[in-house]
Formats: sequence, structure tokens, C-alpha cells
Amino acid sequence: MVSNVSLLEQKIRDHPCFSEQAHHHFARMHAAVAPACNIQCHYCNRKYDCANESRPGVVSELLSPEQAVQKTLAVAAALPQLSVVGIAGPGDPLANPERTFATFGKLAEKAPDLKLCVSTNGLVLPEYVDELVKYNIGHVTITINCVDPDIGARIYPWIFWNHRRIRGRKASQILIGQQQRGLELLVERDILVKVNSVMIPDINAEHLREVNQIVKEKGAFVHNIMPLITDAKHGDYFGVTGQRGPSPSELQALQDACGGDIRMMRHCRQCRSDAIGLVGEDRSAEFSQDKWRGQSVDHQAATAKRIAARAAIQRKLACRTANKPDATLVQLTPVRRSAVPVDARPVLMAVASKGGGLINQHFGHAREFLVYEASMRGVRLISHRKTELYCAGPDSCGEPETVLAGTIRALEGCEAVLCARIGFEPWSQLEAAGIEPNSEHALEPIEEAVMAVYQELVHSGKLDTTRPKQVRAHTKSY
Ligand code: CLF
Ligand code: SF4
Repeated sequence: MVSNVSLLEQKIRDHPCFSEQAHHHFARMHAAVAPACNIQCHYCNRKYDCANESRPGVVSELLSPEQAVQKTLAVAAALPQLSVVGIAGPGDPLANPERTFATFGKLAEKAPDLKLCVSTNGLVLPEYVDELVKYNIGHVTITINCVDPDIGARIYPWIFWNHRRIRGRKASQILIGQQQRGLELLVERDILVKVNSVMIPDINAEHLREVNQIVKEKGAFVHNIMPLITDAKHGDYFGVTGQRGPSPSELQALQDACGGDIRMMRHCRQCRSDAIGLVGEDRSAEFSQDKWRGQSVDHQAATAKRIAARAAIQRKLACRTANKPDATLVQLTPVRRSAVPVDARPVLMAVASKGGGLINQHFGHAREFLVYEASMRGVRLISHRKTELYCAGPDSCGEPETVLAGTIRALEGCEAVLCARIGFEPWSQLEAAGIEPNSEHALEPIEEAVMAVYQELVHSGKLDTTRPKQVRAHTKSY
């Protein structure tokens, strides 16, 4: 008999959003088949993708269900590490039920090895739970920004409900009721639920602790608190009225205050509704219509190849984590622990990685850095920081100072940066900024390398109880 733990393990181990470890290795793709939406969020402009999962200001290519299925099969044949197909926009998938379920129905038939996933604002979720079960949708995301209608009225100007537009507090009251009922029904049917919440300072930031408590009690599996990203250029209400988003330290403090016995997602990239690839990379440009239209795919061969590729990744991970009870928390070894001063302070380190859970990227080629915290408790992923490409090849090398300065700014608060290689110029400038470059752990697994560097820092005496001046000055604003 299969235990509940192993069933859960099977559900999450290759889902890049529900498992932090899986996001280094397994790819997802989004089928952008859902144009309409039934509510209005103050952080949304309908010209762009649904901002409940997507980074604002992104426009995806809308497909018919038939086109989406054809594209998915072509992508799934080209990317054997693909494990999940999600529908997350560009509007709300459940406000477009025919298109959404036609796509899922065909995919379940033609590529039954792929996990199906959907993301919704929750307004009509209770009405579609049976349908989700019917199509074997194992993972659902609900965006829940509040459980108090007075707060909701400041986020949602209206909803479209029973053929009428409803505004203000009443609208939020209906939306909240539907979201909570939808959550309860999904948990009853053993569907894993991720709750997304957009953190909006001075509106719902403090209130999200209560949201966290409630969704945790109701059985949500993971909570993903994302920052509001505003820009007047996006044309949404919050952007135009100057509503600010949270700073990285405000976001981290809230994520740390929540957590407890619910997983907190910290690796979300707010990806576009036609995203393809590992979380953190976007290969959608490689799959434009001319690449997959009319292409014939041998489904059986492609399915067998995917199954074999995913099994090989799982075997590799099993070997790597064989002696570690929790792969996301690499502990100090007991011998080392006894030698470390009990008050050794935590350290943030940036990591350049192309995926695979390894330190395998040149500093100058990184468009984003993963930020890990190493402490006496172990190593954990805190966030990611985006940056401009520092080195774009020989033509641009030599005059990239301003980009490098921007990268160093993006790494504020970090005391080391781990990468596969790094040039002399950035090395010196990072050191001058109080960030220690380190390429000694190239191609090693990230968590082990971060812990090894932490131990070196501790044993070298560099970690007294205070931080170096330059770094401390930076961390105030980060
Ligand atoms: Fe897509 Fe969302 Fe499914 Fe993931 S994304 S529908 S749960 S397969 Fe993942 Fe992208 Fe964050 Fe979403 S990183 S935006 S959480
Ligand atoms: Fe926009 Fe998504 Fe909100 Fe609809 S649910 S208004 S598409 S952000």
C-alpha cells in the first residue's frame, strides 16, 4: 500500500512550483488559452497577462485550445524534463471554462504523463471543482489577497457575478466567500492548493499574516507571498496612483513571520502566461508558431523519452540526498557544529546558477542570482534578484561599468557571491563593495557549497558579531 507521504511526495517531487528542489531540475510550460477575466484587480491592466501569477507588463501570445495542444506536444517532445503544463492566463482560466477544459481534456489524452495545473482568482472555483477532478488536475493555485472585505474593497473595484457588475465591499465579500469555499472543496478532494498573495504595503501587508493563518488551517499546501510590482507605465490603478511595492527586506520579514507548519514559496518568478522552461529561465521565444505549427510528433516515443529523462533526474537527486533527511536544509556536520561559535550570525550569499541545482554560471552571464541564507540552522533559499547582463561577449566587454554597478547594487546585503567563473574587474569591485567573490565551488551542488563557504567564513574568524561596514550600510535599504 502507498502511504500518504509517498503519495504527496509523488505529487510534488517533479512540480517546479510546489517543490523548491524540483525547480532546479524540472520544467513547466503555460498554455495561454484564457483571455477573459471576471474581476478587476487594482494592480492589473487588461492589456497584459493576469498579474496574479505573471510579472506585470508582460503580453503573452493567445492560442486556441487546438493550437495550445499542438504547441504543448511539440515542446514536450523537445524538453524531456518538462513535467507540468499549467493554464494561468492571460485572464482567468475559470472565466474561460470551455477553452481551459478543452485544452486539459486533450492534454490528458495525448500526454498523460504531464501534470496539469491551473491558477485562478477563485471567483467561480467552487462551481468547477468537479470538473477539475474529472480532468485529473492535481495542483491548483488560488490568489487570495485578503479575508476582510474592507481590505478587499481597496484591492478589487468590481467583480462580474451572476451577469451583473458588483462593486465595493459587497464584491469583495462574494469573492472572499468563493475563494474560501473553493479552497475547502479542493482540500476535501485531495487536490494540492497553492495560495498566492500579492503583498501591498499599507493595504494588506500586515493582514496577510491572518490570511496565512486561515489558509494554513484550511489545508493549503504552500503559500506564495509575492511583491506588488508597480510602474506607472503599466497603466494599472496602483501604478498610476503611486502605490509602492514592498522592499526585499519587508517581503522576507513577512515570509519569515508566516511559514511555521506551511511551506512558503520563495522561488516564484511571476512568470508569463506562455512561459516555457525551468522556473527562472524563459524559453518561450524558442517556440514561436513557425517552430511547432504543422509539426508531427511521435507521441509514444516522446512520452517514453520524458519518462526516462525524469526518472534519471530523480535517481541523481536520490543519490545526492541519500544521507540528508531534508535536502533544502543542509546542516553543519556535528563535528563542525561543535567548532562553530554559537552566536555565529547568518550570512546572505548570492549564487549564479543555470539550473540543475549547481553553481554553474559565469558571474558575467547571470541575469539573476539566487540568494541563500546560511546560518547555524542550515542553508535556505531566501529570494532571487534580477540584474542586467554584465558581460554580453567580447564586443561589450571593457565598458560595462554601469551594468556592473547595477549588479552590485542588486546584491546588496550579500556577503559572498558564488559562481563558476568571474573576471578580474568584477572581482575587485565586488571585494571593494564588501562582497567576497568565490569560484572555488564551480559545478558543486548549491546548498553544500554555500554551507562550505559559511563554515570557511566562520572558521576564518571573518564572522564576528558585526557585519563589515560596506555591507551593513547596504543592507539598511535592501
Ligand atoms: Fe504554472 Fe502556476 Fe502551475 Fe507553476 S507557475 S500555473 S503553479 S505551473 Fe510557479 Fe510561475 Fe510562480 Fe506560478 S513560478 S508564477 S508559482
Ligand atoms: Fe487581472 Fe488576473 Fe486580477 Fe483578472 S484576476 S483582474 S486578469 S490580475
